[in-house]
Amino acid sequence: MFTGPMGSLMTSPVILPMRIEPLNVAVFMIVAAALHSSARSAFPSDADTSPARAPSAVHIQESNATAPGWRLPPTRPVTRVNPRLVNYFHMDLAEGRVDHKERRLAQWNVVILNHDIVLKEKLSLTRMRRTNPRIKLLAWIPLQGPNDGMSKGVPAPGDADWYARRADGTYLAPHWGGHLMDVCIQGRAWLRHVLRYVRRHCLGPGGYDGLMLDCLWAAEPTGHDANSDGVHDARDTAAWRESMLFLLRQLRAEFPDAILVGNGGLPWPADCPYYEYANGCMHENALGDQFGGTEWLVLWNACQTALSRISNRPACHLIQGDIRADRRTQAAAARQRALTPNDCRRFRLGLATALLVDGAYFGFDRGDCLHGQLWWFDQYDLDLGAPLGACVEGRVGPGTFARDFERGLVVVNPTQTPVSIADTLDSSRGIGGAKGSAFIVPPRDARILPAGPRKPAASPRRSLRPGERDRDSHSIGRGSRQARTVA
Ligand SMILES: [Ca+2]
Repeated sequence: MFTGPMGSLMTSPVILPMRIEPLNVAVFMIVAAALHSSARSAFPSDADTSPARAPSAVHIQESNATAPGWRLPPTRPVTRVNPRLVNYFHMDLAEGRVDHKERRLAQWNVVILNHDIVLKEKLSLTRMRRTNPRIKLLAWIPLQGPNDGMSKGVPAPGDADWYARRADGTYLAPHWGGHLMDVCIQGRAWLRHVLRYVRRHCLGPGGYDGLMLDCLWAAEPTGHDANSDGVHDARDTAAWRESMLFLLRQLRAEFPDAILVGNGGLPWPADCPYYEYANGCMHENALGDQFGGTEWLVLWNACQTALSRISNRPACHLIQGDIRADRRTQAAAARQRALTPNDCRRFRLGLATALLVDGAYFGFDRGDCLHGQLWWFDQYDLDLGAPLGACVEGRVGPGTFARDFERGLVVVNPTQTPVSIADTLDSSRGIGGAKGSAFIVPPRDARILPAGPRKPAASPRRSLRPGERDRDSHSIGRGSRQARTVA
């Protein structure tokens, strides 16, 4: 993806390495319970209909030189609804040119597609829907650097162009090359051009379910004289936002049921007016270090804020994790062949956090300007079924968040202290067939514990008594118990 100067907007937390015993996985998540109840899934048809299945035998793969940590996705028909996954797929990279591409892409719940690639490779949206009838397909609309299909009709640089300038008249250039676009100039000519493209190629009959409007920043790029008055001040921010609101209002009026998602790099701030017309936004580089912060709380607060701001339509929040962390450059991310333990931790934390709330979707790839992978992970095969309620804070330890699903438990531990969870799930079978012990969620990490089919009434059995939590946590901290992961 493209993300522009708004890099200041945000960033996210990181996933730590966990101990992985053969065959089992636990993902911990921290969640804020309050949000979920109010946020509807953007895709209500995704709801909770998958058939019950036996617990999956899964392991979390630690990466090393011989085990990249990802593999190609399956091609089978999709019935899974949780975890809910998003694939930001707009780059045409060699690793993305695979067989059965439509069926593989269809494994994600939400797929963001570059229409140039769809045309070039003759990808069929219909075939994707055949593999995954509930899939939501969004066209990638780059507002700050047209793809091939959108570039036709854009004036060349000159006195009558649509490119963004500073107050001194010089052009603004993004880190991906070319020019930034001026969304105000000539009666919003560029945005009207975008609207024509969308009507003609994206949102007609048989087309996409909606749009992912890339670089829909909450404010103008640094230094941009958006209102062309020769100075750069707060009036430029107002002009920028009003133009973006023009685009959103127009789209919402013409396509009232379309899914409209924007990417500002970081999620839009709570006071951003775009929420009034959109279904939600993306948090790119979540838990990474490219756009702002690595702390889980940044991710969590942004997720809650974004979902709480959507009303009168289905809400969604796209948590897009990637390997831009630990000061890794884009060039290094492009050639990375295996996930590091910290990548794995950040992956687990992001995935589990998305499971804490209705409406959140998770994806993981190479990151900014490199989005175009079909990375599939063992955890994606966990078929957790429907949530049995909202996430609960503190149930498995102070500061932690847990959420029950029909076929598993999600635990997020954003604290600095390991937490231990007694293996009391489905006592008739144990988790992964093992009984009588506990597993540990390390600090700033998460686990997903698959389990057999369960009913809501079973969930209280999983809770530890407060005293037990504290004792377990402390004993774990002293290393007196071995972490055990379960499948
Ligand atoms: Ca100005």
